[in-house]
Amino acid sequence: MSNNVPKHVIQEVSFIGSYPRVSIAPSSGKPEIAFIGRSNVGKSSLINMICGRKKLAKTSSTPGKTQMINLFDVDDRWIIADLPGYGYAKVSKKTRGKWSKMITDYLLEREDLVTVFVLVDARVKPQESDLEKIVWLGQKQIPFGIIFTKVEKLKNTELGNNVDTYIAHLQEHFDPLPNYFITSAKTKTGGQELLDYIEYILDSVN
Ligand SMILES: Nc1nc2c(ncn2[C@@H]2O[C@H](COP(=O)(O)OP(=O)(O)OP(=O)(O)O)[C@@H](O)[C@H]2O)c(=O)[nH]1
Ligand SMILES: [Mg+2]
Repeated sequence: MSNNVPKHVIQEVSFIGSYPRVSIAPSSGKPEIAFIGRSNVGKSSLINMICGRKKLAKTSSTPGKTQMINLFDVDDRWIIADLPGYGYAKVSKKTRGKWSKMITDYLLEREDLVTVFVLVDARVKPQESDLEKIVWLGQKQIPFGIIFTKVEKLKNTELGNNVDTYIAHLQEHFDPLPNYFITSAKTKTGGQELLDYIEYILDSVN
């Protein structure tokens, strides 16, 4: 990026609330961006990273921490939605079903939603539950991007190989390919690129 372009930073974030169903989540009319992905992939940590706050969204080393739709107002301009994870085997089938419905209903019904980011763990091979979700988003024509997380755990060559494998899978379904981002909440990698892209999206919907 040219040095003349100001870097996008988030100034003020406030917690709006937690909602068990999209139907009761208040709408501000501001563009909303959601973060989804398997339990423990690092959704809440990534949100904290881009907001420059340590404990805005609650995180845990135990999967299944985020259990509702959590909304945050960003600079009185846009909204972040932190959602529960999907595919966590250790919660009951009933709870899994409830979270899954919460996410699906949110994605289908949320009128303010402008883009959803699907977070995938850069360390593991493409997971069926992620690929299914991604293909479904494409079918429903819901705009999305992919965020690889925890990349500091990998050597550059491993990361390159894993991303290439993922892209090869996506190429079977998408042309053009979805945008993707390489991030680590631990080393604060990739936040600027993500924020720049979010600004681009916000500009294009205004
Ligand atoms: N090494 C490493 N660990 C990370 C990174 N991001 C998150 N984690 C860890 O992964 C675990 C889960 O992080 P969360 O942000 O709570 O994950 P989540 O996707 O919000 O999980 P649920 O709310 O349970 O669905 C925590 O122990 C984090 O510290 C990262 O970039 N690198
Ligand atoms: Mg979470």
